[in-house]
Amino acid sequence: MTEPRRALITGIAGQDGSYLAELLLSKGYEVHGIIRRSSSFTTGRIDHLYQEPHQEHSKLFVHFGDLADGQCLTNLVQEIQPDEIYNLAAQSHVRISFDMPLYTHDITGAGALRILEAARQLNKTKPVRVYQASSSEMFGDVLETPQTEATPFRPCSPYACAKVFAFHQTVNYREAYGLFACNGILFNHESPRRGEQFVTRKITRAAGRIREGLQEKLYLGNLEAKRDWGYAKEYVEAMWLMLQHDDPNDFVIATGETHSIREFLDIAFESVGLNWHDYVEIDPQYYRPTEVNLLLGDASKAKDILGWEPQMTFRSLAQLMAESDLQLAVNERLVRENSNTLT
Ligand code: NAP
Ligand code: F7E
Repeated sequence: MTEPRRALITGIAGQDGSYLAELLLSKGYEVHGIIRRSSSFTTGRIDHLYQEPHQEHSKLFVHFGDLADGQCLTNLVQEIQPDEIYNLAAQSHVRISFDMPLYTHDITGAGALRILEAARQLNKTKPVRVYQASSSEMFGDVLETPQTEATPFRPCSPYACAKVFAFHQTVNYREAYGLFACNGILFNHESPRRGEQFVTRKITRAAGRIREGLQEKLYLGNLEAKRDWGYAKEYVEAMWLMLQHDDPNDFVIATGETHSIREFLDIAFESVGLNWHDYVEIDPQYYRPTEVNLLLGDASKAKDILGWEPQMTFRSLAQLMAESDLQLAVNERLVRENSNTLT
């Protein structure tokens, strides 16, 4: 019997890491993930994977580690001997990167280089393929629309600058050392597992809680920005496809549509039977020193070479998230009511 393929995912407990782990387990991979130490549990998005093995021989293993600790990453890569490494870990919040520029540089930028270096060492004795989670934020103050793999970068935040650094290091490790390393330039992608500090999830979480009487107002920043929003579960398939192709390459992954925060608000609040104009207030603390006003991706290369295409529409995505968060809010209300009855 052949050994299962082995994957290592940094950031396995994040939105994308959890969907990617599910996908790889369903394909029979042995999946190893890195989580960092925290004073509370952070594995809520992957806990179900321990209980529901997708196939007889698939297995999930979680290791403590941190993108700040290069020695630990090298040790883990040597110990696990993965066939594929997906570097998804990052300080991934753009506005917070203005508060923590050096930390963001160290984790999101230099952290990727630490992974590449660990992979380069392994690649001397065993072939390994590396996926780097690059971002549409690298296009920043965009120099052309739509953005493709050929669009020059114009980063507008410490986060985007760190991702540009990681992008170029990935290309350089490919060219200098022959490492099979790919950049997925993913545009915004969302899901019911999206972190609650990102605008889509913040909106759907609030819509549900307001509907259930658990919250009164929603405070937001710039409502005019436009993003190309896709579905995270579909985007992790593109990551996997990149590492299955014969040649390493860089790919834009996007829907080819752009929508404003206002449009997302319309659908999310309408889905729970409310009008957002009655509840949303602007709080300048959510403005950014420099804003990315418009992102719109052209994923033709991924369609032509990988056969990847998005399926989920913008409206369906916003509705899916709003419905999921309404159910969460209903549960939260019921728990509160029960605890009031018991006390
Ligand atoms: P996410 O939900 O924020 O997940 C990031 C993960 O990285 C979390 O599990 C986090 O751990 C982990 N992490 C943070 N700092 C770490 C460190 N120092 N060492 C080890 N792990 C660390 O992000 P996502 O939305 O899944 O995105 C995945 C990747 O794609 C990120 O690199 C992001 O920058 C990039 N990206 C995302 C999008 C998007 O729209 N979602 C688009 C383009 C690119 P904790 O759980 O402990 O915080
Ligand atoms: O902001 C505006 C904000 O934080 C989207 C990350 O996954 O995608 C993500 O970065 C827009 C911005 O995502 C609030 O000013 C208004 O214009 O949801 P976001 P992002 O900055 O686009 C890229 C591709 C990544 O790579 C990143 O890792 O929404 N906005 N009011 C707000 N944003 C937030 N967070 N909170 C607000 O209250």
